[in-house]
Amino acid sequence: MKRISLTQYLIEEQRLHNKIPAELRLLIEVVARACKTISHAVGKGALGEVLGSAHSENVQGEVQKKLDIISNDILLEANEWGGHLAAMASEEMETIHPIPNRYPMGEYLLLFDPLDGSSNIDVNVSIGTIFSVLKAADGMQAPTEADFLQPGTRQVVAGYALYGPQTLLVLTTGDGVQCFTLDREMGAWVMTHKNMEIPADTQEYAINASNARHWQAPVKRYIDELLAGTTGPRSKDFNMRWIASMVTDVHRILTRGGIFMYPADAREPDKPGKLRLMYEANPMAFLVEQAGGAATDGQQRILDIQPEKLHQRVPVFLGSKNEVELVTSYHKPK
Ligand code: P6P
Repeated sequence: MKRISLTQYLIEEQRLHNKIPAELRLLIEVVARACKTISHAVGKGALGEVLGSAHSENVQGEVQKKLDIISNDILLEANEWGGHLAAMASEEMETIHPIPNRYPMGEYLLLFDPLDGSSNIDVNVSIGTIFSVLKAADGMQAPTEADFLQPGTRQVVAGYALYGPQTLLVLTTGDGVQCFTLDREMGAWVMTHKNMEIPADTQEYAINASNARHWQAPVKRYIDELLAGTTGPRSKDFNMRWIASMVTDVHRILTRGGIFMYPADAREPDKPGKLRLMYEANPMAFLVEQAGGAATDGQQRILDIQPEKLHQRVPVFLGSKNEVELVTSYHKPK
């Protein structure tokens, strides 16, 4: 089967749907190239002196790994000169990163978690980069944080790179979800899966079960029913997976179905869960919906949430549509 490259896919999408202006195509290709560089750095591991802690904390108060900072710098340096962006925002940076005055300013806003799942870096478990693209408001002069606070429905592109046994790039521009595998010999992203689809039903769930005693009642009820298996109300057995790397858990769900949950819990009642809306939940929700799945915060569609802060957190239930709808229904008062 003749496989096509990322560039050919983007050019054909532009020709067919006139939805990917040249600047947006450039943005996607630059991010994809930066992910190749990150993959190379991640792959060196201990040989590259890139493992371990950077002995600094990010805006979330989490200890940063050296590769978190390296990946963030790679994305900043790759994207700031191209003239396609007005500003960037990252999990690793407290404030937004406007394009330096020495470069032309574009009309897009790029948000990213440069290396998600970084607790897995030092133990060689798959990790990834998550990215989301919004359009800046027409006529915007100096970008501010407020320009980023758009609901997820306004995303024009979302995707992730997965640094695992294969290096993958999974992308949506609003016309389905496409998967590209890095041909390491050629250095090219080659399409290996077109129009990924999530089955509406599943027998596999992903949650950090060590938090069970902290869960709220609707989550407890839903998980207890899964655990009851064929003898319970679901009349079927379920399997559990938790890789503690959102990109890897979500990729499994895009590939074979499943439901991923990171609910709010009683450990920190003022924190609505662990995952961030703007550069984790929103891009993943866009991808999952484009693949026929669903994504809610337990109450509403994640993509409909009006953000209030750049680094705000949100509970996440995403994946196989029928399961997400069921667990969400348990959160609704009767
Ligand atoms: P826990 C990784 O740190 C991350 O942000 C996601 O990639 C992952 O799904 C989650 O946190 C894992 O959290 O509490 O199980 O370590």
